[in-house]
Order: sequence, then C-alpha cells, then structure tokens
Amino acid sequence: MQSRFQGIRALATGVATGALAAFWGASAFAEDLIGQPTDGSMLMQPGVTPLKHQAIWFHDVILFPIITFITLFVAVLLAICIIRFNKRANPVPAKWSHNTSIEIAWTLIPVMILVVIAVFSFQLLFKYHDMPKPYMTVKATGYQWYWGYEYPDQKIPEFISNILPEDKAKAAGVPYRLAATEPLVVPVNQTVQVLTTGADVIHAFAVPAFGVIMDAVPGKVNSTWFKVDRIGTYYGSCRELCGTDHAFMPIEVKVVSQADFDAWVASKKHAAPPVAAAPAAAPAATPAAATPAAASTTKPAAPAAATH
Ligand SMILES: [Cu+2]
Repeated sequence: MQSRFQGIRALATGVATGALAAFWGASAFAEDLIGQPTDGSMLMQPGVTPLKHQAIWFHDVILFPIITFITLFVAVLLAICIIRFNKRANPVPAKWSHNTSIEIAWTLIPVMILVVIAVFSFQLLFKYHDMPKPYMTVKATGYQWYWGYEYPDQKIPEFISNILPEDKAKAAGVPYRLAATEPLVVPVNQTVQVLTTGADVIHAFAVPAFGVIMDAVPGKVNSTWFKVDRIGTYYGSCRELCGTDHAFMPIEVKVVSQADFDAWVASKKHAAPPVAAAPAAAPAATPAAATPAAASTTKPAAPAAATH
C-alpha cells in the first residue's frame, strides 16, 4: 500500500513539479529564503521538516492541479454559455430538461475527486498525529503579547521571548517582527514535541517552514511536533487574533547542532539566577493557575460558574 503510494507520488511529483517550474520559472524556487517569507514569492515557504515536505507535496501535486483544472473547466463552460447561448446568438432555447448520463457524471466525478483529496489528506493528517518518540519537549505558552518557553526535560524554567525592537533588529540585520529577543533553541534532526497553551486568550504557535500550527488555548494543552533537517533560524508568529499586539509576538526558532544545543542548555542552567529574576512575569501566571484549584477546594460550584 505504502509503496504503491510512493510510486504514484513519485510519478505525480515529476509531472507537477515540471509543470509548476515551467509556469513560475524555476528560478523562483531557488530564490526563496529559508525560514522566513520572501518578497514576491508565489508559493509556500520551503519546508525543513518531513511534515512540511509532505504538506507541500500535497498542495503542489494533489490540490493545486485539481483546483487549477476545476477553475479552468468552469471558466471554459461559462465562456461557452456566454458566447454560444446568449439571447442574440441563440434566440430559441432548447426545451429539454434532463440528461441522465450527464447527471450521473456530474455526481460521480466530484465524488471521486473528493475521495482522492480525502485519501491523501488523511495520510497527511495521520502523519501529523503519529509523532515519533520525541527527543525532548518544549512548552510554549502564549501571553498577551509574547511567548514563554519552558524545557521540562532539561529543567530549564520558562523564559520570555519578546519581539526584538525595530532599531535592534535593523542593527542586527534580522527581520523586524519576526526576530525575537530570546529564540527557542532546539537540536537538529531530533523530534521535538511542542506543548502549547495560552495564559490569557487563545494564541497559536505557527512556524511555516516546519508546517506546524497549533492553537494555544487557556486551560488546555495541545501537542504538535517537528523534526528539522537542517541547521538555521526559522521564523513564525502567533496565528490567532489575540488582541492589539497580535502582530508583535513573533516566534524565532534556532535549530543548532547537538553540541551547540548541549552548550546552550548548560549556559541556560548557569544563567539560572537571572532567569529566576523573571518572577516579575511569573506572578501573572501563578494566580491564574492557583485560582481554579483554590476555587475547586472551597466550592465545587465555583469552577462551573467560572466557565460561563
Ligand atoms: Cu497571540
């Protein structure tokens, strides 16, 4: 089953990539920046994870050709109707109203198209769901309006990642509104599980090059994962309208070698006292976490009331 899929996929990839390259000009692919948007780019950001590779394949080889075909087909039908069957060209319309074979065809063909889309789309959904055994877990908490990252496996407490101010971003030559004060650092070629949650309202953790987007909902922990195949800096952003500064809570992920990651973990641990000075931010989280527990111990009715 799997190998047949791969055979079909290889064939279809060749055809679709050829067609796309001819259409957009092959050079457009080469110029796309890795890990951030490119001005004037027509397609999705290049992928650096298995999930994104497959998502791009699903779009380029399955969805995009189908959408293109349907759009052109309907446009041609419309044009035929407008030109050949307008009042002047065709003053006396035909009177017939049923054609069984056409009706069977226009029911069955769309069903088959949807089945094809469903098969490949479920394949991709299962892949998202089937996380390999993760090397480590990162907890990403969305706040109004910044991210907090915690590394439970490495015992690194939550640190805050703010947007890098415009002057500093310009000075450092990094993209403003994508660069952060403290990046999320992860090792290359390792499965990283990301647990997302929201501290105040719903946010969403999204990194296009990873093909990852996951809601960060208060009172709920969602899980997603990525395994990046090359070292680099990858940018994302909050993807759920979360208030005034929604556009100013970027996600910066630095993917580094295992040695660099271990060194970073060690430096983070030595930097523990300054990080502990972050209680300025912690109190905001603690009462919120403490309240439901306190409420549930005092009055069972209280949590239910709080949810309304
Ligand atoms: Cu947000």
